[in-house]
Amino acid sequence: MSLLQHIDRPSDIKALTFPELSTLAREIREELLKTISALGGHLASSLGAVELCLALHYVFEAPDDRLVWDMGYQAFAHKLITGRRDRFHTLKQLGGLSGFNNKDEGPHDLFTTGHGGTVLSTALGLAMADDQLKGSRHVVAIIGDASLGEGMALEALNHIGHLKPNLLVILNDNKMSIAPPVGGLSRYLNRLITNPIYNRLRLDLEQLVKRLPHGTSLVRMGRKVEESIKGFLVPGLVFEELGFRYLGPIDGHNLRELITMLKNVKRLKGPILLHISTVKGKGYRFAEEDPERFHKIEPFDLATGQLKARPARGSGPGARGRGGTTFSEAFSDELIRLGEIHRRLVAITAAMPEGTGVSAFAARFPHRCLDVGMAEQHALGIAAGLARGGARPVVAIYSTFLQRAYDQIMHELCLQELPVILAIDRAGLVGEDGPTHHGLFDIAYLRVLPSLMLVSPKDPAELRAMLQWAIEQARPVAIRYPRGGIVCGEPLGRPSRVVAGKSEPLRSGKDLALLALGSMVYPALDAAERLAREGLDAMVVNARFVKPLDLDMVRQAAQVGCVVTLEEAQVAGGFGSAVSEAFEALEVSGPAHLRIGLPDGFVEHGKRSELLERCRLDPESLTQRIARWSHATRPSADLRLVAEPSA
Ligand SMILES: Cc1ncc(C[n+]2csc(CCOP(=O)(O)OP(=O)(O)O)c2C)c(N)n1
Repeated sequence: MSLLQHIDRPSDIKALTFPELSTLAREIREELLKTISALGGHLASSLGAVELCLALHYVFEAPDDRLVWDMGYQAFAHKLITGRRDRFHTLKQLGGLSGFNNKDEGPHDLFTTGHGGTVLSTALGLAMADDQLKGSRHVVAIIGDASLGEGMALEALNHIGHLKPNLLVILNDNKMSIAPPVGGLSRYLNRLITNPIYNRLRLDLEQLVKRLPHGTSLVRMGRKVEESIKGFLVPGLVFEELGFRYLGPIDGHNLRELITMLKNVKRLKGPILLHISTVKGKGYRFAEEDPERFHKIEPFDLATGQLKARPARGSGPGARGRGGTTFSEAFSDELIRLGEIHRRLVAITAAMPEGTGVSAFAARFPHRCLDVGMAEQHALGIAAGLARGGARPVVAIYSTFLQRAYDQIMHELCLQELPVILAIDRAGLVGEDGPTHHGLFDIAYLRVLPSLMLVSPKDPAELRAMLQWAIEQARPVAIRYPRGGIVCGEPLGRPSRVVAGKSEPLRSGKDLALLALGSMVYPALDAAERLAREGLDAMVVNARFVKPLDLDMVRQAAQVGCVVTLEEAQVAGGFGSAVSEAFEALEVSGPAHLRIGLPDGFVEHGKRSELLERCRLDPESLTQRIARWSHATRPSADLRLVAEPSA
């Protein structure tokens, strides 16, 4: 029987010897590889953080002590030794364990997280709360080198240095973001790792000098001299100047060194930054050789490291959808095509070149592609500057991460009326990454902003057409599209020309008007066919524009009398709300209106197709909902009632 099978709680590892801990680390890696090669998911970062997880739980008394992980996909070893081992095979599956930290999985995860750079602020809050309650908990925040560059993390660093709480920050430096890291901070961290000798030398020298008469003032003087040459040789000084005590770098795979260091650090007061160096993908050759590919991977063959199925660019497991092409692929190809025509087009990504499909553009036009790192706010800011300066920026970003840059959209783009294109990928239900990653709020938060135009394509071909249209506009344009491809039906072929504020009628009908947005167009067409079999004649419109809304379409729909709006987004404030507001503005009286979308609440994780069904956005559920509603709304009509299934 393996050691891992005996670990039900963190206290079970405390009696283990160093050789046993090493064996446990190996077994954990085997478990990670077995599970993730079968299911797909985040892998390389967790492989690199196994010893860190063990050492932390060995030294600290979680959950009394607070171990708080940024995001959490790198802490699967933490899941395995905190009572979740038996459910690990359900990772990211519907009803199973989350692929991130999750507050509902027990006391060891304090927050449900998935967005990077948040942990320093929340850990600071925990430390301050403990201080107020006169507690004695240790608070440890674990953050990756790329996430440290997030605006929120830098704001927290600044504040921690000011407040000087008892807080241990562990910088888990694997020298990688998803892709290679970006920027001066990562260069600086790299220098710290490659020049550790100087750091040791400095501390030894300080101890020696302090023993001399007037030694302390000599040390102070020495530090001043150091400051004047800090650009060269002073590791950790940036953190020290911010108010931290900087320690490290140490080898994050050497359990003995890690545990000894953590035991020592545990006794220290004030903010400490412990810099540890780890290898992303540690212990699995293919992941060490190509950590970017193994950051998050589809199911693969353990022996060869090759995927079991054909990969979809910019998509996760099983995301290709029907019709072969994904939205991300169409975006990627069209961006290059437009880049050939528009020499001022600049593509921007915030640390997601592969996921957003920008990497092919970067390979073709290296000087016209900017990876700004994990810095969504900055991505929008730089886009504004570029646009004002005459370039044509396209910011490729996931819906969920765009939330980070909301004020920049208002203040830097919309208020300035700048022609920036926001290519918003993963808008809608994203699947296995769950509530932190679903892109369900963008319509509500974007459509209230003046000067912005907001569109959504029904399929990848229409996304291309919308990009071609958007590049000609003199105002900000946001294009939202989902993960993967179309979810049902066959692609309709070449889309009609995109015209500002104009929808695309797809099917005529006299009983109902189905106004569908983006990913809901094909399910609406499918539902219309099914409704016809129920005796309901439904008109279907591909709305295309949330803003400016096609008012002719709204008027025409109102005349039908029964209007159903369909969107893969939160209903509150969404496309349906826009249509409803338009009825009021147009003073059209009395159309019955059913708004279909996501209700108020967070949606769990699971396959995209499963979630669409669970949220009753698949064609069959849509048909039932619409028929039932229509029957209730138009009691005189000769309709067969379709029973509503229990939700
Ligand atoms: C705010 C935000 N932006 C982007 C992402 C997408 N993302 C997930 S992991 C990651 C890289 C993180 O690198 P690092 O912090 O160094 O951690 P590592 O995986 O290397 O341990 C990125 C960009 C995110 N989760 N959150």
